[in-house]
Amino acid sequence: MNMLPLTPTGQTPLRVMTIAGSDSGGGAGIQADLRTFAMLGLHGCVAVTAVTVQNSLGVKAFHEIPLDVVAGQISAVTSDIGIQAAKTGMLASAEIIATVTETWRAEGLAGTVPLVVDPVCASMHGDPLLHPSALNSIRSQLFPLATLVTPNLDEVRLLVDIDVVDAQSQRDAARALHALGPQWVLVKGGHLRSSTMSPDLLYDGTDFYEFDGPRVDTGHDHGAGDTLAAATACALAHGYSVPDAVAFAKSWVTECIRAAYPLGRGHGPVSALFRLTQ
Ligand code: PXL
Repeated sequence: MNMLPLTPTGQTPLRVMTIAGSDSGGGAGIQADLRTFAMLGLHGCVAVTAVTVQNSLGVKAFHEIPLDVVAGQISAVTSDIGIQAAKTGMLASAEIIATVTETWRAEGLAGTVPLVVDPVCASMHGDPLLHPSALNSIRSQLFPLATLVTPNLDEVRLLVDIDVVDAQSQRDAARALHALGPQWVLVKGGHLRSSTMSPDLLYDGTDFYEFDGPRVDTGHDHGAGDTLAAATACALAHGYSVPDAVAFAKSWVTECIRAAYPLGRGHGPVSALFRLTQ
């Protein structure tokens, strides 16, 4: 696969921020994002929103980070280190979403720094990672700030009440999501279980772009959505167009899924570590 350009040793790489939750099992969330940032040669910065208590069998509990600490992390990083792109993952509550969006605007990042919004609602085991009362904040506050939103099919159902079962309903979902205000929508088809391909649909309000990667059959795909959004943010930091960034990220996550490994007694993570053996 084509890789992103690397920065010469000793020079400051591009910076990308993840605003997301910690996964104690190391498979998803901030830990997955930082692995992808590092393996693609970017400097990763972090605003932790919540700390989950989890292993390969599921999420046992989570603790939300105080609002001033969430805002403080974003301000401290962006006012000094500077970022060229960011992504959001688990945001846990309406209050945290309001804090993130207010800080994003207050720091002058809205409309200048590309923002990938992965609207994380639940873990792959179905454990909730977002209070149901916060869905409206995702729609009305977060989406309008997004360069790109990357919901999976469960999140599409929760956000716009559309069951994506085929190409037609995937287009309907993309239109409904775009009406909420993001510049671009990627409706991921990875969970369209009937299909042998993983058809993702990208939409900017005018044109549809299809990305038809192979569906890799694995029981170990924890962190796949996070990794796709993280790699997209890296490519956007490099100045890629959204369709080119999504195409790159899709090939990256496909390799990470091929490299997934078993961990614990449950679901193992996708792995960006394959890059070290190349
Ligand atoms: O993969 C979604 C996700 C994001 N962030 C955190 C998670 C998970 C899934 O479990 O734990 C912290």
